Amino acid sequence: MVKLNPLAALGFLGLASQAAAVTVKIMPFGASIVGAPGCWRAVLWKKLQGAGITNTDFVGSNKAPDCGFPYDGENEGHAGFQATGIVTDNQLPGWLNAAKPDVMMIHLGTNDVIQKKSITDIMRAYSTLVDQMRASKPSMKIIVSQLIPIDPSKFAGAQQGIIDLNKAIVQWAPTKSTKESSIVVVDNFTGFNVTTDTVDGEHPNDKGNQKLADKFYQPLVDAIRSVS
Ligand SMILES: *[C@@H]1O[C@H](CO)[C@@H](O)[C@H](O)[C@H]1NC(C)=O
Ligand SMILES: CC(=O)N[C@H]1CO[C@H](CO)[C@@H](O)[C@@H]1O
Repeated sequence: MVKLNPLAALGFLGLASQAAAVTVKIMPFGASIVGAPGCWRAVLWKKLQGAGITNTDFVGSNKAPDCGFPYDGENEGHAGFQATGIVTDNQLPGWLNAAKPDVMMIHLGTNDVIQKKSITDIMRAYSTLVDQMRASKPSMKIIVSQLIPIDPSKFAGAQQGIIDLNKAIVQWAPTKSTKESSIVVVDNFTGFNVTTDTVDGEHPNDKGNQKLADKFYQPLVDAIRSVS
């Protein structure tokens, strides 16, 4: 939730049609690239507002980190968390139950790769997480991002692990996607430069945040429209 007067935000866009739109709950899900601070979400939110897409509620147990302007920033981006660990600790069902999202927006697995989990184990965790999302809402719309690159000089071997995982995500998604609960893959690797787009070889800077927001934007708009 963000403290904005919805009527003021609507402006002249057409009160009747906009007022009828369902509020779509979106859960950003992942680790520190999503949550700490994950200001690409703030840029993305602003972009939605600019397009008059205001029937959204970003949800999750994390409050909005400061990104320099007010925005709707609740999320489930937990620094250091792994897909495999979230499954082992059975954390997602509780988060889903508390927030009841309609759309999942995911960037998850960088820490699994850094901790040298196998691609097989990571993809098995992805499948379990998707099953849990569908148990919460059978028609869950799922947006999965390929992972942004990582500085090879910072984490030995991680760059190749990210590339392998990104390939596996592209192969896995169509096998798990259904008509009712689509899985859309966002390519956040191509065009992302660890030198110029991150603060530390891993987490996006302002330029990187803009790139992530731009890549997530259209798939998210499509998901919002398919729900509302
Ligand atoms: C990233 O940017 C740096 C600095 O501009 C450049 O030297 C490097 O080639 C770029 N890397 C890629 C993969 O484009
Ligand atoms: C390095 C990497 O994973 N690149 C992939 C980015 O996504 C596109 C399409 O989604 C793939 O074709 C690339 O291989």
